[in-house]
Amino acid sequence: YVDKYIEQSQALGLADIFEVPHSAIQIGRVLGEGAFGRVHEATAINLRRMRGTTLVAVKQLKANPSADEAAEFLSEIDMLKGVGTHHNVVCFLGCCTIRAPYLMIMEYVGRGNLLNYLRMARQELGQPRTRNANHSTGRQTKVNSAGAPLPQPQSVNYIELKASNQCTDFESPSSSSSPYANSQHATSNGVAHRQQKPSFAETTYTIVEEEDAFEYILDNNELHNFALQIANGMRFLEQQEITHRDLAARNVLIDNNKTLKISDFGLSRHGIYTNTKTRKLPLRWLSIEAIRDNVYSSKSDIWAYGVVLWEIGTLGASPYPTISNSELIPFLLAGNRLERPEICTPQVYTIMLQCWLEEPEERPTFDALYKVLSPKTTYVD
Ligand code: ACK
Repeated sequence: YVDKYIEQSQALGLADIFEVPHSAIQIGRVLGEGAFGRVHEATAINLRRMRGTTLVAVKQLKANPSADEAAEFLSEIDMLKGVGTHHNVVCFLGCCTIRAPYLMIMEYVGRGNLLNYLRMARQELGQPRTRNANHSTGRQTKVNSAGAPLPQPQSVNYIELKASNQCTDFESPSSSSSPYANSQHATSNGVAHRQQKPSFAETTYTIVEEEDAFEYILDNNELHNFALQIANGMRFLEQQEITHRDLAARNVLIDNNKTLKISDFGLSRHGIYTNTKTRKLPLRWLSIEAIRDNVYSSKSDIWAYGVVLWEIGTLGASPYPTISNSELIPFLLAGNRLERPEICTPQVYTIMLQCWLEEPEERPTFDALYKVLSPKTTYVD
């Protein structure tokens, strides 16, 4: 009945153009799980501007969500309705928000998240190549004995931060949470001037996926291109004064053509935003002013972008593995920053350090970073 109502209201121009009847969605396998619920592969019939059947990804809000979870889910949908389309931002295709289960319908991005991609490539580099089913799909989904996907260990990335600026979780992150024991060291802050076009990696690695010819090429071009594409997607958001607030390699998706797409807009807000609620936030990707003063802007996204560059450069390490949550702010205020990843050139590390400048206004814009990283553009200081 509700589905018919939506169809008729849309035909009369009365219902939200993004609203899709549940009957148009055929849910398939689970792709992954988050705090909000699950993401499924699905097919959708006759989406807005897409006649016929389309392969999509569907984020489903879990049953009995808390008021905050439901609000965050609906706020992500609202944000995406206004974002517009860009090839480096995951495309929002529709939603079911009139009755449960609430669904968010997005373009299907075939290779999963960038963090897994980097870690998988790194694992492959360190070990002799072995064949198994996961390699052929490029997606790594851990399953339990019943075949259901295990929740990803996301929780350690999101720490409850009170509006009074105190971390409620003072646990030291276990060093085993980082797959790379020597991946992080403190260094003191200092920004050198860029002399030449920044180049990401000094080493070239290539792994060929024999089953479906998907290549893991972790050479300078590929890593540099990842950095550029993320800057491009974020530049698009910056132009619209959207603050993402959760930029991290785990929230960037990669498709079969190695196109990266910014996703997960659950925490996104318009303009400069002051957080007034106690909520779980990605502490280790947050800027000083975001942790200390609860203030978020494109400049705090720039800080997170610096951490993403570091994640790319370390092929998926976890930031600050030896620093506890409560130690992080004193550590950063003392001028310490993540150390240059081994494979990164000093030029790219200079960009990271600029992203991590204490004064938000001194950090670059995404537009400027895109130009610095763009191979065809000469950047004038
Ligand atoms: O690495 P993944 O397979 O990529 O695991 C996570 C999981 O859902 C939980 O976020 C996957 N995912 C999220 N959005 C999409 C999408 N639009 N297309 C394909 N997979 C997605 C993500």
